[in-house]
Amino acid sequence: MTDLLQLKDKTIVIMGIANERSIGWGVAQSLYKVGAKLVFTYRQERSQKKLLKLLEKNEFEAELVVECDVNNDESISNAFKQIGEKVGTIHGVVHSIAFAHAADLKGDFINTSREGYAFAQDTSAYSLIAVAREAKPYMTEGGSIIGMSYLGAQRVIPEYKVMGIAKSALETTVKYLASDLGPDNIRVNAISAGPIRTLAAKGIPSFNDILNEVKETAPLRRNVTQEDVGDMTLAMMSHLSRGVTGEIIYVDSGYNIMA
Ligand code: 0WD
Repeated sequence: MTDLLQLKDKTIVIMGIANERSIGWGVAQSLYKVGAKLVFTYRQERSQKKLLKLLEKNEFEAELVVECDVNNDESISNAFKQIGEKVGTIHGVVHSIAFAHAADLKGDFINTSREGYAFAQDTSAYSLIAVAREAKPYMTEGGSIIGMSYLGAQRVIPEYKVMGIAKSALETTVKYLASDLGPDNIRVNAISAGPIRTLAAKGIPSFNDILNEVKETAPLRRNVTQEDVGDMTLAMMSHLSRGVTGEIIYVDSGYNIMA
């Protein structure tokens, strides 16, 4: 199986693990099992401490753990320089990052502030472009880049507001990047995950109602887990998905197909 995947000893950068509930942590577990070499980026010292503890507790040996604030070009550039120097070649990048001001997730959408809109776009969508640009010089053997999206990009999920716009931009960014990087055999896709209770989800009001609706109405009649998303990310990083780029892949128990 591992040979089919062709991920053993491949270097994958995982960005955006806040704690053990993070989707990125589900991804790390899936990739570690098949022998990928993992590099982690964190934004805050607080996340770094949690990440290092998590790695220690699970006896994960990381290739490198490096700071990267995706709101800052210099930080992204420094992070990938450090990664490149350490590992030489990067085979995959998992962008599991999004952020919006809490104020822009409350109240009426029409009151979204100009600054809050720009900040959500910058952190959650533009950052994928900046990350791809800095990773590309080290992706000399081709590879796979994955972003994490949500159904609020395509449909009005009333609680999602400015983040829905950012996810729409992220999904379109995936397509333009796929077109740009395809000739270098770098694939770019997004996974549209169902709702999962994480730190980021805490900012979404009535998240419990969203979880309940999926459980009651999605074809699989259950919510998805970090592991579900982790395993699909593994598939999208692997040789098995070599013909797929520019796609948005739903890992949501089929919820998105329902009227
Ligand atoms: O229901 C959910 N949880 C879903 C999440 C459903 C569908 C999609 N997603 C997406 C999110 O929108 C995001 O893109 O999955 C991705 C990961 O989300 P998560 O696992 O739910 O989020 P969380 O565990 O809170 O981690 C998000 C992390 C931040 O944690 P800290 O504690 O450091 O704020 O995003 C990172 C950060 O690690 N992050 C940043 N990293 C670098 N630079 C930045 C930044 N500027 N902002 C946030």
